[in-house]
Amino acid sequence: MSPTRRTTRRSLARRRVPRAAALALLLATATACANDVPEADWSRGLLPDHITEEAGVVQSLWNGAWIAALATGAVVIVLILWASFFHRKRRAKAELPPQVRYNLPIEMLYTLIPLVMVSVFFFFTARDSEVLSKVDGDATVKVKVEAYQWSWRFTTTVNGKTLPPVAGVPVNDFHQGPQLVLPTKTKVEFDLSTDDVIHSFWVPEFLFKRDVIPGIPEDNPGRKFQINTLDRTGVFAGRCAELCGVDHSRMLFSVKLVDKPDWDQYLATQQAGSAQ
Ligand SMILES: [Cu+2]
Repeated sequence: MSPTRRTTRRSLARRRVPRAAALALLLATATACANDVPEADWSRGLLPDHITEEAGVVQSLWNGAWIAALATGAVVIVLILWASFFHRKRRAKAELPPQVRYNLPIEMLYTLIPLVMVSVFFFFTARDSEVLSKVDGDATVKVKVEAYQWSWRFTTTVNGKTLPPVAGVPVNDFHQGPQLVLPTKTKVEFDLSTDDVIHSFWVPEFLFKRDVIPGIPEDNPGRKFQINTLDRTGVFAGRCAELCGVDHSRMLFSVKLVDKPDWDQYLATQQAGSAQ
């Protein structure tokens, strides 16, 4: 290596090391800032711990898809290694190995195996989509979600009685955004609407999000979805998952799951507030 090239390399390295360090620092601080990112666990395939029954369906679909993908990957890697170790070109033999193109059984196998795999994925995805998009219409708690640039308005109706709406403004911390209070172990129906641009209603712990599209009539089932909350109390971050304008990232809200006594107390204060 010539001395000039060595110097260039050294100066390149000298420039790259601080840059890499700066990038590492940026990544570390960026993760530290995001206080609304739920804890992901390897045992759940890096998904957050869910708070709805429906999310359990998503979790099993996710697990199954990963198991199938990893098993397929393992078989492919073993076949590649087997071929490269046991079917190497031998120096003594110059002629071509037996050629298998236009071999009908093998070609059929190449076509059928992927078809079967895609069909299996399709079957489970279609089956679970059906469950996730099912709306019974008999939920005691119904939430009208109105998305706008750049926050949310939640209007909750409990047994036919409508509570005062909760509306928000763009914020940097989800705790400051509008809060949707819901009871645990209850069926909740959502109706999503917007008047401006497309938003997307997303609570990571629901393991579900749905686009909120302007101009969809009220009777369209695509506007609605339902959840059955689990017995897990807490405050969970929600956000818009569709780039909708300058303050899209500040379109934060929270969902607070409360148990029966707290829910009754919440209803009492809300109803007293609306009666005034
Ligand atoms: Cu949005």
